[in-house]
Amino acid sequence: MGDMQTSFVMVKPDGVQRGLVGEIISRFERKGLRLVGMRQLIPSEELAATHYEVHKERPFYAGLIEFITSGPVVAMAWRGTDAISVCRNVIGPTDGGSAPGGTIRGDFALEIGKNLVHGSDGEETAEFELGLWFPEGEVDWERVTEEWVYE
Ligand code: IDP
Ligand code: MG
Repeated sequence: MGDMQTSFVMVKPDGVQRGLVGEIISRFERKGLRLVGMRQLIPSEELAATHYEVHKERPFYAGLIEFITSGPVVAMAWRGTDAISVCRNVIGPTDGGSAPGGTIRGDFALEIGKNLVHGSDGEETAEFELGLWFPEGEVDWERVTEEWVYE
């Protein structure tokens, strides 16, 4: 069994506009992860720039910031064993057009930019992103069905 981790996941503005928030939340919930943080907001330029700092030299950066600040997003924290890689697997590869079916991007996205959802790519990134989007911390809670999820 791997480590207990928390991942930062965000439904991007295209997911909110397309009415896929419930569907996307369901994917993580059904997988067995535990929702320990959630808020809806329209990200400021500053927040978006800090979040996507690693991409600031990339050609798609300006468009990405414009997209992420264009409307409400739903920021979430999902907790579970190996939550970071599990969330990335639930989300699928970056390009929705070639992402496999069964993943969120594979089932609902066609593009590389408008790909519906973000997920942390490693432990350090997750810590940084959770601190950025949930400055007051997450809301941990004890789940009574835990023994039906984990061995
Ligand atoms: P990831 O979200 O799968 O981790 P990254 O390479 O970290 O993908 O890129 C961050 C986000 O930037 C992507 O999810 C996507 O929205 C956007 N993006 C990445 N590559 C491109 C591109 O080539 N064109 C337009 N947008 C892109
Ligand atoms: Mg990434």
